[in-house]
Amino acid sequence: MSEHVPGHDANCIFCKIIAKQIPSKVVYEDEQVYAFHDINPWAPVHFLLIPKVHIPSLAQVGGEHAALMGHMMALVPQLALQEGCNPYPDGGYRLVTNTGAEGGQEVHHLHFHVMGGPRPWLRG
Ligand code: D5M
Repeated sequence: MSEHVPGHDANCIFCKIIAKQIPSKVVYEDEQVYAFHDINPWAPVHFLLIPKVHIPSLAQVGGEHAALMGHMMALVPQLALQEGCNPYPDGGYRLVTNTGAEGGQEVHHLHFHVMGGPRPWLRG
């Protein structure tokens, strides 16, 4: 059963995940955001946190998104621990947002990669 979501882009794979048209392993969901396991993990813990509204990348984020961005940043430490990242400072995690072609972005729906767990796994 798919759900209609305001700001949905019918051609966007992450909008389809939010709408449950494509399956995903959910980490967290509320009215504004969705988080799910990355299909191609780089780390023992690797999930993506996305807004439900279709924002193509960080390049389109402006002041009107300040509350949403604050909500997402406040969720990162909570969800990282929930998903098994070890506590700061000996544990921790990496937060990555690829933006545009030169930033290595492949899916054009804003997403924050949260990666952690016992090393070695870190790239770069
Ligand atoms: O990374 C896009 C990320 O999205 C990449 O790490 C794979 C992930 N991805 C792509 N399709 C799926 C589905 N269907 N489920 C879960 N994860 C997915 P980027 O930052 O754009 O390079």
